[in-house]
Amino acid sequence: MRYELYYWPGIQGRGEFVRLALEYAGLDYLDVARTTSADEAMSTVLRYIEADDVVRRPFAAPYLKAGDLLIGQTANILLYLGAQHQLAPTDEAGRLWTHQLQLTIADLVSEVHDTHHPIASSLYYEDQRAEAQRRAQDFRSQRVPKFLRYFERVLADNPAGSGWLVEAKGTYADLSLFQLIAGLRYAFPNAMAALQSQFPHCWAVHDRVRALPSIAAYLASERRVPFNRNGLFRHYQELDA
Ligand SMILES: N[C@@H](CCC(=O)N[C@@H](CS)C(=O)NCC(=O)O)C(=O)O
Repeated sequence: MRYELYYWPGIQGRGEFVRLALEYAGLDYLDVARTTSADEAMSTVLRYIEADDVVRRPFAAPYLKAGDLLIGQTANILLYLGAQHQLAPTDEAGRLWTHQLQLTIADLVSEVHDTHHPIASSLYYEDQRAEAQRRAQDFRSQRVPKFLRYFERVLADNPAGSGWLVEAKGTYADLSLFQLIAGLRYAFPNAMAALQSQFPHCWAVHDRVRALPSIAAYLASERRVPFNRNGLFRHYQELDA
């Protein structure tokens, strides 16, 4: 089956967590809006969000079409792919634990967004710069360290001692932790450089995922959209330490 991913074509955004899982598992997929013209991209992404004849419609992108299934919410898509393609444990406890980690990453992802859009997504960054600076200061000094402390402990406490988040094998949650750290390093290079030595296990996951053959090939390909100022992780000098 060829999966169809619906996501904004010019950014990594939340869609990137799904792209990484699809790429890691070597799955056949179409990044649908990237196959259309720029003019058609928006209507393509909104196709199943707005069409009249959809019963279980997603609220927002990313969403995945898997045959007759239409799956929204990043963590939910990964829950599905994890079960279908051995990207997570198959037993209930392991499956839920991996999902829990992914939901925790999603929480931080929302906070990343709010550093550059603390007031409203519908406003330009330039219209909320002062609030963004206050928000980013707290994000860098409190929130990022708190989340990274958590993931560092999870990695250190994994009874398998594998260096992965869950049991003995890499899962989609490790791919997502890689993306989270890569994005934070792009957006907040100074703050992240200052934190690196405190979180060796997290950085090791980042480096290990980056070196996985299928991920390394993807990152070097044109399929990997570069980080940019339209996406989730944005670099503004004044928001970094
Ligand atoms: N919780 C959802 C959030 C999805 C989401 O916010 N998608 C963004 C793009 S990354 C969007 O299109 N949002 C439209 C909106 O919130 O109105 C997920 O993790 O997939």
